[in-house]
Amino acid sequence: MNNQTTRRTILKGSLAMAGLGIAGIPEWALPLLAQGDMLVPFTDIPDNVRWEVPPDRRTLDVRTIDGPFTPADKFATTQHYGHPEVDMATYKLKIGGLVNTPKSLTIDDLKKLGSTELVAGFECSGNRGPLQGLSGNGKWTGVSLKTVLAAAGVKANARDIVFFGADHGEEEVEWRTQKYKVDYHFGRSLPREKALSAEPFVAWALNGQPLTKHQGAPLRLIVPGWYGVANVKWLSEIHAQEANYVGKYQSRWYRTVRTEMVDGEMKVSETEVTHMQLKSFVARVTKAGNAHKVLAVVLNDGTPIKSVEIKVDEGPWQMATPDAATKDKYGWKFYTYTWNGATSGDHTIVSRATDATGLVQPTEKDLESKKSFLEQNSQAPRKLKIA
Ligand SMILES: Nc1nc2c(c(=O)[nH]1)N[C@H]1C(S)=C(S)[C@@H](COP(=O)(O)O)O[C@H]1N2
Ligand SMILES: [Mo]
Repeated sequence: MNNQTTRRTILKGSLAMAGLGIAGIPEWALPLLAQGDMLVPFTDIPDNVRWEVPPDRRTLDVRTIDGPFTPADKFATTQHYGHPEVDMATYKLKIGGLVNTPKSLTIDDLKKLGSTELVAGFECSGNRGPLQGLSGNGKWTGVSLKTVLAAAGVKANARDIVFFGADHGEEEVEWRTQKYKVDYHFGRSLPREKALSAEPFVAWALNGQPLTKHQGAPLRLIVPGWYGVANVKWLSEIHAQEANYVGKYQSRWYRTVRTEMVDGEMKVSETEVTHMQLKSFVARVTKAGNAHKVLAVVLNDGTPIKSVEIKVDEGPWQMATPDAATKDKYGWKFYTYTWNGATSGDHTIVSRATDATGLVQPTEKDLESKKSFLEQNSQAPRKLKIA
């Protein structure tokens, strides 16, 4: 994006935001009335940031958010082995292992099982400040995973349900002193109870359009409230088994290491990356007349949000207002705050979310015992300059 386009896109975004309160009018239908709303520049964006890394990666510029649903061509995207070749004409989803009737289902077969919509946002577990751009929110069309699994009938002794993508690559698998080169498929699993619960979803469309290659065409898993890694793209096989699946991207890459002093002794804990930790971030600040408007975005595991507060420099925490257009349990939620009396110069602005259980988004210091970098949900101060 050159500066001109960036600014135009952003202005369009901030104008659309201004219209969210008008009853009955979808915000994307509002005309570009906005003269005057101006984006306040963040001064903490690294010079070398690459929003697009062709052919297959993209980071969302959160300043450009212009509605509750992230358009497919702006949706952040990433994966481990690039995009696989999937032949849409012969594509089938295989369901096997500990099932009563192994299945091989086309997209049309899946559509016959039902078709519903689900609003779910997610972020990559590696997402963090200052950009926070590995995040997005979608309206997905598909069928619940439990309906798909019921078509095959999961046997009583199946404890773990494994999901494989069509993507694969060469890996060196290490065991003690030995190393093997193997063709490795991307795989993730869900415990039986989670897989058969109401939420997990098998999606073939995003925002009303068939999934693109970036989003895993023709089919992906969506586990609402969980980090991105659970949402297996190019879903090609479901395997029910008794043993826990311990593949690379299940048990080795996506885990979090914490240390804790217990009675003067250092203890370590390692946990799998599963549901999203409570997070909010400041997406942008705009100048509207004499006031400044702050947009904050919240994402978590679906636990209701109690409040989002904003703090400017060393000032007090101030309540932000929830946006009526973003109320879905698993979707991201917008909060706005009007910042009056902003003085010219450099400022720091930060948001913090509190959920209905009283859990408060941690500070960076609170997360000191977290040694690995995934699940970075701390309050994330942004630096900006007012003209
Ligand atoms: N098949 C497959 N699915 C995958 C991955 C992958 O490498 N292969 N990466 C996961 C990770 S780490 C993330 S963050 C999300 C990204 O989904 P998106 O590209 O739609 O944003 O896909 C997940 N699903
Ligand atoms: Mo990820």
